[in-house]
Amino acid sequence: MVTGGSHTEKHSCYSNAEEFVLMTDNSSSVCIADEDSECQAGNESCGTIKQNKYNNNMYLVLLLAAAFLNQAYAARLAPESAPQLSATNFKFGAFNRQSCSSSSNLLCSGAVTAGDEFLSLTPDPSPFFASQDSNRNKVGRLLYRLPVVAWPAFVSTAFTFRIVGASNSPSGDGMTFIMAPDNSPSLEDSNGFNLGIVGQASTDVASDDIRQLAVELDTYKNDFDIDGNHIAVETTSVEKPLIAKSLNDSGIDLKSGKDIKIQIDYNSWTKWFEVYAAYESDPLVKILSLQIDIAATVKNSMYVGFTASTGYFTESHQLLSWEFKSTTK
Ligand SMILES: [Ca+2]
Repeated sequence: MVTGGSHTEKHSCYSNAEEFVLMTDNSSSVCIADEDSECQAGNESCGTIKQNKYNNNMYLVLLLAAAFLNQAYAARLAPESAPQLSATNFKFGAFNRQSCSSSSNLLCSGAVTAGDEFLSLTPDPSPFFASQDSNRNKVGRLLYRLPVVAWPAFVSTAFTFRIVGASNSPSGDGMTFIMAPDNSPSLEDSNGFNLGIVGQASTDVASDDIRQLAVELDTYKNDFDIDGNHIAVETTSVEKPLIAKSLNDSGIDLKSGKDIKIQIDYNSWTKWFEVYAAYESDPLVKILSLQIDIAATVKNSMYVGFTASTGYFTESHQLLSWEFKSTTK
């Protein structure tokens, strides 16, 4: 090949990987690699370049080895960060009687049972008030088996549920979508108004160590609640939500027995956190939005799922479908 006043000659500078071309003109010769224009020899020998390439390769190998060892060491020091998580995307269009089996991607604990087409987070109430004892003060927690990236991420989850109250009596207490720091069951004393997210003893203590976030669907008005039909966002206390919004203006009745869909979206960069709701056949309506510093609230790796509870009054909490997506940049 002739280019201007120069010409190239192919030489087998090296016997292995790269093929080099010796480019010669009247003033200088340049030894270049096909894919490496910075490999210039000038008057240097190709052997020097080869050595430089060899040194660079060795440096790269050492860097990779150091990175691997560092990662392995970090994993030993901090086992909770060992799983290398990436974007997560799963969908349960429906559930069945195998949904809580050991081969399932779901962890069912407490009162959760798998039925045909849905999961019951708490037992269905008895039609006879006098027979409610076995359904009172129940707590159920259902989690996706693997942790997900909570931040930095765009997270969007949508689920459909149905709550049926006991006939001829008040009913409660409600359910939550929860981001939990571990895959433990709900505490036994988190029944009733605590909705399976905190134990009674945790309510009044400094609970900054409880790194969790919950969106509650509250069906029973306690003294501290705005009403018995609201959505709230909480971390460590059901009594002091970050925000609470009644559903009465939306026309949605949580315990209507109808299928209701909820969508929760957040963006950990902009910190906007939004909750939408509607009856299954209606278009979603935004119920609330607020800014939450997710990175300051929960760990970057979290378990996600649902909790529900009953107190003296009972009701069913049936999960019909669930999809979740965590997208990292
Ligand atoms: Ca309540």
